[in-house]
Amino acid sequence: MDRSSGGLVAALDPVLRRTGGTWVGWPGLRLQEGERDLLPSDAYHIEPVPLSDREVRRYYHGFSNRTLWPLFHSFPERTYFDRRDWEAYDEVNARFAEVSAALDPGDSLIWVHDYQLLRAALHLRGLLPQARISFFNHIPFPPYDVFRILPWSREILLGLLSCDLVGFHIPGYVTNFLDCVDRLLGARVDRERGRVEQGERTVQVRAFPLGIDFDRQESLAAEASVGGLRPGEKLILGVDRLDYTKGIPERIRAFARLLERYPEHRERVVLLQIAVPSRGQVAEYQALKREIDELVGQVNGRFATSTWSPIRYLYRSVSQERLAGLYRNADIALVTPLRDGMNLVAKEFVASQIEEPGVLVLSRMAGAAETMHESLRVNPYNIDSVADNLQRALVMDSAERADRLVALRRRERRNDVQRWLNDFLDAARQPVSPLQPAKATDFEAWLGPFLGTRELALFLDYDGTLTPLVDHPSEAKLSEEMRRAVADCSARNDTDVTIVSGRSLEDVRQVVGIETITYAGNHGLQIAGTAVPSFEHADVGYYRERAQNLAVALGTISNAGAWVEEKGASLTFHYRGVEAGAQEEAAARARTVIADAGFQPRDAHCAVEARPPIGWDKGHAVLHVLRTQYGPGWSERVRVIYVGDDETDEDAFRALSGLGFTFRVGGPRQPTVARRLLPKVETVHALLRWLAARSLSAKPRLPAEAGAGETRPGG
Ligand code: ADQ
Repeated sequence: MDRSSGGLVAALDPVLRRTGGTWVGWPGLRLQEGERDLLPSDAYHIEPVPLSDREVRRYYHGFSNRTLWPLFHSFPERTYFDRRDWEAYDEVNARFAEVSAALDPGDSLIWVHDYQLLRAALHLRGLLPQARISFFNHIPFPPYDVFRILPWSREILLGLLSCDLVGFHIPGYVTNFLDCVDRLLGARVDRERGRVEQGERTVQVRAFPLGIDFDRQESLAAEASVGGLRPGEKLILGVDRLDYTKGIPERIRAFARLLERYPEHRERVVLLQIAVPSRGQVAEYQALKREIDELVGQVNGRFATSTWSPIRYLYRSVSQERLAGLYRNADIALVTPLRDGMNLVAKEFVASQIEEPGVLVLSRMAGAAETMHESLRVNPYNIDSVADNLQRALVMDSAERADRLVALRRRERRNDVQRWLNDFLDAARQPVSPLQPAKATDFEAWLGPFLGTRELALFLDYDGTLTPLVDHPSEAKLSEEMRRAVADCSARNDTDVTIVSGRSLEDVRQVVGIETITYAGNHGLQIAGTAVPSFEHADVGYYRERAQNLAVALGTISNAGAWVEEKGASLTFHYRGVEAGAQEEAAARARTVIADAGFQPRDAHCAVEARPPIGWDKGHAVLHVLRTQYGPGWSERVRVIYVGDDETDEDAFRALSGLGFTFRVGGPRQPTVARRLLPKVETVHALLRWLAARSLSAKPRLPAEAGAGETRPGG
């Protein structure tokens, strides 16, 4: 089988040959029955994941190569979005996860590679919650402003954050990724140490610049036969997959500009451009091929003489041996991608330069330019400047060429692929230490400017927000510290607190037990408190009776461990106590029974809520409290903060989007519309302590009451 000409295979094949292991991958060809043995599996095991024609079209040519590839290389105008491609992508990622999980003896390190598998870790995490999962991205990670264009941007981030370690080529991509996590997911990020708080887990994010197998490349070059150039002719070499990211047309134009500006090079210099066919099924690549064909024709037509053509263009793959010979022979490697994750051609050229030193002209837009300082670094879009740098390289004296090359070679020899592998695997095996818990400076950064000197309406969910989730609601006890923190917030004269819960009104009032605050029970169907008139939704009476019948019907679901919590007009079917294997079935049956009874089923943590279909939820309840408590101009008067942890809180997050600051407690299992994440109940406590103690508003309503601490006005 031909070796694939991608950088990923180039990087990993020699490594796996040394370490052994299993490579799970799509073989990139359609296997006939019994053909599995044809795969090269001498040094390591290959586990093929076959793809159907539809999957190749949607997952590979579609989402991978027409969506992620252009977007991650910051070409939004070339990016296509199709929901069916996305669905196929996620399905194939799930399949890779299943195949890998089935191979896992329990202690393996699972290392996922590249942009075709950004969601695999999420599915793996579901199958192997304790596994050590790492990821390395071989292409750039785009800046926030580009990445957020993707309709599934959050899902992609969630996929990567299911890993323990996420690696990129250069620090710039790490920064971009952390920006996106911070701004799109609201997860807490430690930029200095490259870590992301992911609920109870922490993800390490680091740069690992990929190197090549330097010694092997050098030996290949030493053994290569040389020839093909006329005496005195200088060779400028371009080697790429045929891809619009590689800047081949721009390069040809720059070369033509060189011949225009510096005619002394005519008949003395040749540009040999080798382009490996790539992704020929994608329309953009076909158009690019035509463009290059035409350009080569034009330039050759313009400058060629009877004995010389300036450009030799090979549209095919070239063996590694032959390539090494060309690298060795070349006077200049012209490596000018418009954007490139790393670029290994630049490194292979340097390793192959074992005779008369040549010059590397390298695009600043390649990851490789971050470290290959001694190259002549160029902006590939600036045709004049590339031509001038080519000129500089062509006339550079041999001492300077040697100085530059020696430094480049020394670095690449030291930072070779083996070192990259060791660094990565060392990091993958290290436990990741958690971030410092969120503290005053974090809360100040998020909320300080938002709160300003306004009054605050603080809404808090109860279960999972003020108390950790437990098997039975009756076991969810509010800690004394948490009760004190809530009470201290409400004791401030510029802060009103409302607890918004799925529990019944009486229940939540009793478990929280603070007299001076407002309670919204039953997802807001009933509201009572000192600051607002008591409220009960008009349809509650009607549904109360029907809920009792529903409770009886749900009681017949004969799963040991399931039970029904009756809450008046609504109820909750809890299945946390059901044996793990039977939970999904119990939940599915409950959803059906609830829907048949004319209620709305809604998933919660190991529970299905049955809510009356009256279009009233926590979001409506919060807006009702705000309007009745502060009047129609409430948004002028108060700032709103809402903290919740489950799906029913999403209604409130949605209602408050743009109107308030919302926090979801927990790691981002599912994308949330909340502004920020708080990893656990302890962080909610820290937030409440900060809110209780923050400096007071400029216009206090009342004299301070006890409990507000040292920040009371005049206190
Ligand atoms: P690629 O986009 O494929 O890789 P690159 O890093 O240049 O780009 O690697 C190409 C590999 O293919 C090299 O080993 C090269 O020798 C080989 N190759 C290129 N053109 C060839 C030709 N005409 N004939 C034969 N072989 C050829 C992706 C990212 C890069 C990143 C790598 C590794 O796009 O930015 O450097 O992965 O992470």
